[in-house]
Amino acid sequence: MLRYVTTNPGKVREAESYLADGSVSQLDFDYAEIQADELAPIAARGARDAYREAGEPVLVDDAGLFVEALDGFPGPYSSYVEDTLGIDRVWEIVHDLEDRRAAFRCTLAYCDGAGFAASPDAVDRGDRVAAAAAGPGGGTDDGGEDDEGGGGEGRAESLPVKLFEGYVPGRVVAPRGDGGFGYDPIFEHDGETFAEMDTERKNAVSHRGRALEKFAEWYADR
Ligand code: ITT
Ligand code: NA
Repeated sequence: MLRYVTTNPGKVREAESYLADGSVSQLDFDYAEIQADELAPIAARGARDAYREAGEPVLVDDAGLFVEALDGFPGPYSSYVEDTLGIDRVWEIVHDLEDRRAAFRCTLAYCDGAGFAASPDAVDRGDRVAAAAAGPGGGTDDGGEDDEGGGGEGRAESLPVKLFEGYVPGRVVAPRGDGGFGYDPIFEHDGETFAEMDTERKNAVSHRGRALEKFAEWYADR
């Protein structure tokens, strides 16, 4: 059984349509997110931690909204900003900008304790990610007994993680629609907000859909 590691059931609903019926279930595990300005090292570290916790194959999903004129803010801090400011105030901030372009990004990180054969389609940056997680940016994740912080040959470092990324461009607008979750009401793509789309339509264009598509293809014939 593949465990989709998230506290957010909305993500699991979207993932289900890419994977065989009954082959995935939510693991509601709130892994500690390291501080980093990219999603990949956060997801990779999360996948290693979740695999150690679950002992079965895990898929971690880290996503965020990146506003171009704000240099990518809130990006990897999207969850914190949703909880503190809320999406209405994000809209107020972006409303004052001339350029309201933004993108959603999603990084999926898969770990099952085994190594992976090279695949031309998937993003596989395990080494770089491990290095990044152990570098200066990784210093904030000070778990205590975790032997990952020293940089280099630690046991955790040798747990391979496979990464899959998805991206969708759009713009920030005044909130519209009741579907989806998170920032969906203020993110417009092709004239509709994600909250105005049903799951099938959102999946067809979304950051998560693109990443899941790559993952599902690799997972089916790994
Ligand atoms: P987990 O970390 O437990 O998976 P989360 O919702 O905090 O749950 P993220 O850290 O990946 O997940 O999400 C960052 C923020 O971006 C959070 O506020 C989400 O609601 C939001 N978000 C992620 N994917 C989204 C999507 O497809 N549509 C709208 N908002 C999204
Ligand atoms: Na998260």
